[in-house]
Amino acid sequence: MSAPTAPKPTAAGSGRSATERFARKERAGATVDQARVDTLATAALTALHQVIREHGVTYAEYDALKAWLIRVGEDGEWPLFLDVWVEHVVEEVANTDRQGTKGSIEGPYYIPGAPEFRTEATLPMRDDEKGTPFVFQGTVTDLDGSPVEDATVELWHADDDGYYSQFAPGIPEWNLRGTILTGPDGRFAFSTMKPAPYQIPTDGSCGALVAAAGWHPWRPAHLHLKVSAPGRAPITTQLYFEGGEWVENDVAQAVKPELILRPTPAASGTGEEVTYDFALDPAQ
Ligand code: MBD
Ligand code: FE
Repeated sequence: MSAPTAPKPTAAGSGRSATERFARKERAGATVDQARVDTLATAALTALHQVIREHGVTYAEYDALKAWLIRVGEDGEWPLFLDVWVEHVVEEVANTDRQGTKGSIEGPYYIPGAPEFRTEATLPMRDDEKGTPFVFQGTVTDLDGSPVEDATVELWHADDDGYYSQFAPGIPEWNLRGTILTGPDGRFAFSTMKPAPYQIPTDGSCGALVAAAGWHPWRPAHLHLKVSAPGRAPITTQLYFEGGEWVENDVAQAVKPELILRPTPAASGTGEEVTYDFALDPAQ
């Protein structure tokens, strides 16, 4: 009998689950007005035609592209590809007029409906969860600094190996995912474990692109957040760690200077802590 082997996260275990998740969302069936489809599809194709002319793309290159595009669909990595290489510009355009906390991309690994807490939470985690204990706390306010009670702060992040629950095998369902409703003073405090940098799966089509182009496959360690409250514009963002590996060259180009945390040793004597306040714009 062969010894049991720990399940290894693979493209099939991350990319494919992201595709299945996305297909179940309502917005996956969203429709776009015919005039906009005409405008945007024409502009996108014209940009591609220009690349082909400018760089003298050959039939061998055209066929390599065709084969690769087919593979992206087969191994379920369209959400991963789009969120890594395209979403940051959509976010930039969506949030140009925002005054409060800066946004960043959602990425492929958000799941609604995580366990809910009031004011304070220890995120669901394994008894032997690896990593540096980390307290992430702060206040949700309006643009004028007044605290917002009953704001929803959703936090999800990778574990100390860089893997997300529900997208890599062998991790409990809601591991390192949780939601806090703020108290009357707008405060929230999460106890968790610091995440590790995230590496794009090397065994799928996105990894194949990275290798073929000689790029690197890394995102810096990051926290994902969604903060919302009645009457305010919800924000989706990410926070990073000062001096962390890949902060200066995130493959997904989703780092902004305003989103970098500077944790300090925890008052409790174990691990680290940091305070970060969110300011919400009024609803549009
Ligand atoms: C991630 O964890 C992520 O946040 C993004 C944007 C893309 C791929 C993996
Ligand atoms: Fe992420």
